[in-house]
Formats: sequence, structure tokens, C-alpha cells
Amino acid sequence: MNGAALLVESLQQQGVSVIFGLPGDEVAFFEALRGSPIRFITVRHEQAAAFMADAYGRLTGRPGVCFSTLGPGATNLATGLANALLDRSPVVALSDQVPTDQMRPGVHQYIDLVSMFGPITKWSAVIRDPELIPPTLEYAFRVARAERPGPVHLTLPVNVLERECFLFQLGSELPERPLSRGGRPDPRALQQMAAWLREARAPVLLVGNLPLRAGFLEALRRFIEAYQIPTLTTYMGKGALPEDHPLCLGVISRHARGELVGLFTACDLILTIGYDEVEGVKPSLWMVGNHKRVVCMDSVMEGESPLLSADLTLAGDVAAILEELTALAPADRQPWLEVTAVREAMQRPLQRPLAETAPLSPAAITRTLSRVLPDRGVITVDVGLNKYAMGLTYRIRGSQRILFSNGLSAMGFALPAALGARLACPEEPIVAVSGDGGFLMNVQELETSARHGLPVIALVLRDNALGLIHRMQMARFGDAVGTTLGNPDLPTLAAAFGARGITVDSVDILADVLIEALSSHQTWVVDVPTSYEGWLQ
Ligand SMILES: Cc1ncc(C[n+]2csc(CCOP(=O)(O)OP(=O)(O)O)c2C)c(N)n1
Ligand SMILES: [Mg+2]
Repeated sequence: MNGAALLVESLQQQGVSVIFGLPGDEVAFFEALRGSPIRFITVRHEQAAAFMADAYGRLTGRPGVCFSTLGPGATNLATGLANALLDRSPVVALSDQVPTDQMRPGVHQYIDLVSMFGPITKWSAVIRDPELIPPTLEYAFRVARAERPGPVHLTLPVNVLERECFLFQLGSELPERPLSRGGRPDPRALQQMAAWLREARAPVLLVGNLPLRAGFLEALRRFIEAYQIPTLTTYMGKGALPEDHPLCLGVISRHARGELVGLFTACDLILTIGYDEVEGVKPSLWMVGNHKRVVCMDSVMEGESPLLSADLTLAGDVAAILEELTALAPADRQPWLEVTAVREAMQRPLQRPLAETAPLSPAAITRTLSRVLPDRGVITVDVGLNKYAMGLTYRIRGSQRILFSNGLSAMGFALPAALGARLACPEEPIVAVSGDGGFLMNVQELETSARHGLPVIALVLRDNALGLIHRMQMARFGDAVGTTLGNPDLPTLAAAFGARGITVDSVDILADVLIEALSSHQTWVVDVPTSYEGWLQ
């Protein structure tokens, strides 16, 4: 058996059923794939393959796998892998490489990929010997999944894929090797945390992505209810507590300002669960008013950002820590805050202006989405003002999942991520929300959607501008340069790709179109003329 066959067997052993990528010279790999049950999703740009693997990894908890050829194929993966690193998504990226004896500068299509991917992955390596493929792959999958999760890159020189090796056949399945969930904290530290939580008169909880990716939403909810703590989430934590929960205050963004000063002034204890500095929410936001204790819980000690200057950090198995703390909660705790009133006060400025006919206002769009989407499924969101609108005003319910690109904030994420979500959750409704800038950055993947039969609904908030950047320039200089976009007629573009396309000019039509699209099992491009005029200013 050659290296390529061994690679495919090893991938099967890791439970891989789908690979996103685009082939090149490495014919041996595709020959080996031909006889395997692994589905290869051929994309139109490798960046999209990495975004697909990222979303797939986040939703399944198992590394999403993407593949590129050497040289330009691999360099195209870069943005997607950087995104997976900063959003803590488990991804295994495989690339091809020139033969091992030609890996030097000056050789046609040779780039030092191990170095190139070093800073944008958790681990990047070359496999120089086919016998090393199974153990290296096994290790790569473990590294990708371990807290904090992220991408791993392995490059396989073409001669390593072609070389025959004399290895025993791999068994069909690997024994389950559960990841260690992290140690238990010192019992005295746990008692200290419980005492401070009991003493706090005005605690506020800030939740990041950890509970969603580690899957302890029930333990989190029970803890929040036991201590009656008003809860904010970050973008990446959105949905960790349903947003119709009586203790949910909504999302805190890195642009939060005045609306939270009152809350943080009164607060005497900030608890963070999975706070991740990469989201850009600065602790200076809450360092106002009353002296307050800052206490943190995270899977790893690195979670204790220097910015936080925490009084106490518990690192390890946060689900177990929460269960223990819940058991130590006082019986008759009452919330210290009128959460509903505060949430409504935070929402009021975000809901204005409300334009229900074209061009629609952001809140009118997100309100309609909240109303008509079922309380399950996946929403992927791009970058720009459309992301603010979805993060801050869309109200997530039930088991809906919402995926942002937030650590890197890479435009072009939403559509490919939606296709990854379609494969991870075949029975769920999948909606991608983008601006017109981000949508056209990976629009070619509509063809992937059509060819592979992966229906998604793409909602494009079209303001004919790089809206966020336009807003920033206007705010500073009263004028803008380089932020105006022209757009093709989106329904015509959709039709050319074999998708359904429509321009909606009122919230009622938007609602009707979404309802039809949700039941149609086809890919839709819903063009929503949007105006951010007067919003968030
Ligand atoms: C790949 C990439 N290029 C540039 C940026 C900088 N950037 C952030 S938001 C934005 C504008 C996005 O425009 P659009 O997709 O239309 O969204 P809108 O703000 O209009 O909702 C830009 C250019 C980025 N985040 N990612
Ligand atoms: Mg735009």
C-alpha cells in the first residue's frame, strides 16, 4: 500500500466522512479516495474549503478536514486557517508538497509551507515517511480538538504519497480516546469562589465561546439560575444561554460603550466563563464604578488574560466546576437587577430607525428573521455592519446555533461556512447572512452548493458599500474614500449559478420568501436592500 492509501485509511480511522478541497498534482491521493466512503467536496477556492472545515468542526466537535495542493492551493488556505485559529475551531488541513529532495527555495511551486502555516495554526509539520502517516494524523486530530481547539496543518510531499510502504493493515476503527477534560481545581480555590459568589450583591456573568464548544449549556444554565446572575455573552458565546431566558442581558461587543456603564458601575463581582481576549472585549469596559472582584473560569490557564487581572481563576473542567458551585448556592437567591428592563433599554437604540420597506433597516431585518426562522438550525454571519446587526439585535432561540468570524473577522466567511454547516447538520435549516462586500468575496461557492446538492439560504444585506468602513471614515472625517460598491443584479447572478434569487422590498415579502425558501430544499439568494443610515450613531 502506498502513502496515499495509508493516508485515506488513517482519515477513515479518525472518523472523517467529508473533506473540503481542490485537487492538484497529487493524483495518488485521489486514486486512494476513489475507493473510500469519504466524500470529497470540491470547492472553487481553497479559502472556502478552510471556512467550510471550520464551521463543520465547530458544529460537530470533530476536526473539519480541508485539503489543498502545493503552492498556490496551500497559500489560498491561509485566511481560513487563521480564522480557525482565532475562533478556536478544530480543523485539520492537509496540503501537498514537492518531493522531499526538492524542498528548497527556487523550485517550481515550492513554498516553505511548514513555516508559512506556523503562526496561523496550533501545529504545522511535514510528513517525510509514509510509515509516519497514521501516528502523525492521530496526534494532529488530538491537538486540533484539545482546548483551546484550533487548526493543525500537515503537508505531504508527493513522493511520500506515492511511496509503497510495508505496514500492517490498519484496523477499521480506533479505540475511543476521550480527551482529558482538564484537572480539578484546588478545593480551597473552589470554596473561595463559592464564598465570593454568595457574598456578591451585584454579580454579572460574561460568557464566551467555551460552553458552546465544550457542550455544557445545561450545567451553565443551572449555575446561572442557582445564583440568579444577570448574564452577558460575547458574539462567540451568543446562544450559550437562550436570549429569551429571564437572566440573559444579550451580547456585549467590543464596541460597547455607554449603554453598559450603569450596569458595570453598580456591579460588585465580574465572573467570566471562557473569556477570550481575541474577541476584543476590553476589561476596561467594566472597570468603572464600584470596586469589584474579577473571577474567571476557563479550560486552560492561558484564559487568564493579563488584561483581566483576575482575583481568582479556576482552570480545568469548567462543567464539573459549575456543578460543584451550583450545589453550594444559597437556596433563595433573587436577581439584583431588573434584567428585562435593562435588556430593553440596551435594545431600544438598536431598534431605531425601523424601516420596514426598502431600503430596510437592520433591526427590521433581524426582527423578521427572529420571527420566521424555526427555533433550531444554524445561522452563519459575515463581517461588517451586518454582523453588528445579527450579533446585537437578532434574538436567538431554542437550539439555534449562530457562527461568527470574530477573532480574525474575515469577510467571505458566511457562505462557505453555511455549506460546512449543511454537511454537519444535514436536516437543519441553514441561513448565511452577509453584507454585499463579504458575499461577493466567496460567491463562487454557490456553484459548489449547486453541484453537491447543498441547499442554503444566503441573505445579502445590500447597502452598496463596505458599510462598516464607510461608517468609520464618515465618523472621523465626514467623507469617505474607497468604500462604495457596485453590485451585479443578485437574482440574475443566483439564477446563473442555478440558485433561486429574489430582491425583497418589505419585511412582509422577506418573511414570505424565507418561509418558502425554508421548505424548498434549494439554494436561495435573498437580496435585501439595506440602509444603516441613522443606526448605531
Ligand atoms: C477579508 C477582509 N478584508 C477586509 C476587511 C475589513 N473590513 C471589515 S468590515 C468591512 C466592510 C464589509 O462590507 P460588507 O461586507 O458589505 O458589510 P457591511 O459593513 O456593509 O454590512 C471591511 C472591508 C475584513 N474584515 N476582512
Ligand atoms: Mg455592504
